[in-house]
Amino acid sequence: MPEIKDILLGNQKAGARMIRLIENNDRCAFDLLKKLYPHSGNAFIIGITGSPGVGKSTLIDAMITEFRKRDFKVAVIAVDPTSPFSGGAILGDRLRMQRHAADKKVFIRSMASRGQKGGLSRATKDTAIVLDAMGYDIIIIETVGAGQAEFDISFCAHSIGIVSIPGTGDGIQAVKAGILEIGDIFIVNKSDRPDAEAAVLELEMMLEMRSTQGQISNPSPGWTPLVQKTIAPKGTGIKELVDTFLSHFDFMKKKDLIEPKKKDLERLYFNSLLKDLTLDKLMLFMESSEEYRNVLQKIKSSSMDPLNAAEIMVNKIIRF
Ligand SMILES: Nc1nc2c(ncn2[C@@H]2O[C@H](COP(=O)(O)OP(=O)(O)OP(=O)(O)O)[C@@H](O)[C@H]2O)c(=O)[nH]1
Ligand SMILES: [Mg+2]
Repeated sequence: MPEIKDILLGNQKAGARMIRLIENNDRCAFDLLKKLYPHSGNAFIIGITGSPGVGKSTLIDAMITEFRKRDFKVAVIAVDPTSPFSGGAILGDRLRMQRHAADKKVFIRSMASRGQKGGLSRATKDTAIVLDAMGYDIIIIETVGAGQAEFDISFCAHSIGIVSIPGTGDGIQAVKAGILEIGDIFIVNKSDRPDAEAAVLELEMMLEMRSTQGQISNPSPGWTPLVQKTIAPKGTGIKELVDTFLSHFDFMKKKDLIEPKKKDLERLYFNSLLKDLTLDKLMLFMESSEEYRNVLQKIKSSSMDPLNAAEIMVNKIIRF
């Protein structure tokens, strides 16, 4: 069991142990999190999202380098909803960011979906709280796609970067998928490829519509979203990208947007906790009831099917 004081001192072994408890749905995790929570709330949390293979991990690797140059402590959570592996090792991401492994002020974790109670959003949020309490200034969350049922990045991040690449018509796709509505910063990576300029213009045009027509909501009112070209493996455009994220954070602070944003994220977190805790308690209560044993017996003897059994059980216990 990790010691709270070690986590608060930023000890990476203690942090990793704590995150493993979260991943394994260990009962101790909740109590430890309660102790860590008052020490969180200082980190700037950045979400990086986009289609598979657009270069998110390479981009984050370059961003880590840039943030380290400025002496920020950086943590990364790579969320992979499709991965069947749990326990926090996704080789590709690890290798891509491997060169930071020796840096004690960098911490990289992967999260897979299997076994997480309350889904990936909850486990990622819990992990972000741990990293925040460990004293990381910047937490970057990498996720494939956005707004999907499995994982919604806007549940965790203060600032969201949407990554696309030239020549794929991603811009149009983004509008369709509602991605334009959640992005604060738009990144056209792989701009060593042809048509990078066209991709930038297309995005800028759509963002212009977002700001003038007001049909598409803007996550940070008053903020003009920027489109940044990057070539991640070469580090091109990364300095500017990091500047943009930091100025978005400054903007939110100056316009008093950061506190309402944090409160909103807290409300979402509270709702998801409420759901998980209610379900836990209710299940415990049901499983210990006479009725539950009766119904199970009926299923066993084939005198009742599971569908009817579940319905009868719930209707008996919850009456409103
Ligand atoms: N030409 C070019 N290739 C790039 C660029 N950025 C990344 N790549 C390459 O694109 C491939 C995918 O990069 P990743 O960083 O793994 O992409 P990702 O979005 O994290 O991928 P998933 O996590 O699988 O969704 C790798 O082979 C990178 O070397 C770029 O700016 N230009
Ligand atoms: Mg990746």
